[in-house]
Amino acid sequence: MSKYRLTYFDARGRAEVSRLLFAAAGKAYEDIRIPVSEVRNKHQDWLSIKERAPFGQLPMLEVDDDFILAQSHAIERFLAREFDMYGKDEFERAEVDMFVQAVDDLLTSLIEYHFLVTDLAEKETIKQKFFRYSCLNVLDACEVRMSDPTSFLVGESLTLADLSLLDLRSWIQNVFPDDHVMLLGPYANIYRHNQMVASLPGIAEWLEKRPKTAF
Ligand SMILES: N[C@@H](CCC(=O)N[C@@H](CS)C(=O)NCC(=O)O)C(=O)O
Repeated sequence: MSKYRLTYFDARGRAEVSRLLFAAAGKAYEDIRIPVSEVRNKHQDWLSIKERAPFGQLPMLEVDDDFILAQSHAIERFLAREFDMYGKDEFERAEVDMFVQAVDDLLTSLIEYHFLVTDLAEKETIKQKFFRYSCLNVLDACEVRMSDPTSFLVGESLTLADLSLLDLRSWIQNVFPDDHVMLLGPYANIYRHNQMVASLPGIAEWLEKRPKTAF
């Protein structure tokens, strides 16, 4: 059995979908979390991990001590293939990729808005674009897909796409604590889908026990 080690900061961030994949598959892994203080202080432990990471960034997945993978979505796809959560054929896999990339577009805006941009006018522009256009496009498409209460986003079983959509909800709730209800409220099918995925074995336990972090 493969030995997996996932290294990231003490946050959900760009590692959480991979953690959800492990949880859904019921696979054991080492969930290594670098304290943010170590990053700020340029602690030697963090610097040596940074040196080992293919692009000097996290998340990073190591398998059996002889395989290292970086880039959150490459890691997610690798795990989804390993755990049979990447669609049953090329068409489903292409659609999984489509939804993951659509969610990533939104994450990029959320990260820009919350962590990177400091100019207030620029922040407002990003927020308006997110609320009036980009987020609605993605949510509208997912809402239509989810009209069948028992269905998954792609195909007839859980895939990486479902977990990405579930994780998007936490991001939106965190970045827009005052506005997320207004944004997500109209999407009843997505809410039902998120609840259904969140209650699946493995996922429900993980959501309950995962470390409580701001992001
Ligand atoms: N495209 C990469 C982005 C990775 C990334 O930006 N990682 C950040 C944390 S989310 C990082 O390692 N920052 C620390 C650094 O760059 O020193 C991915 O999706 O994995």
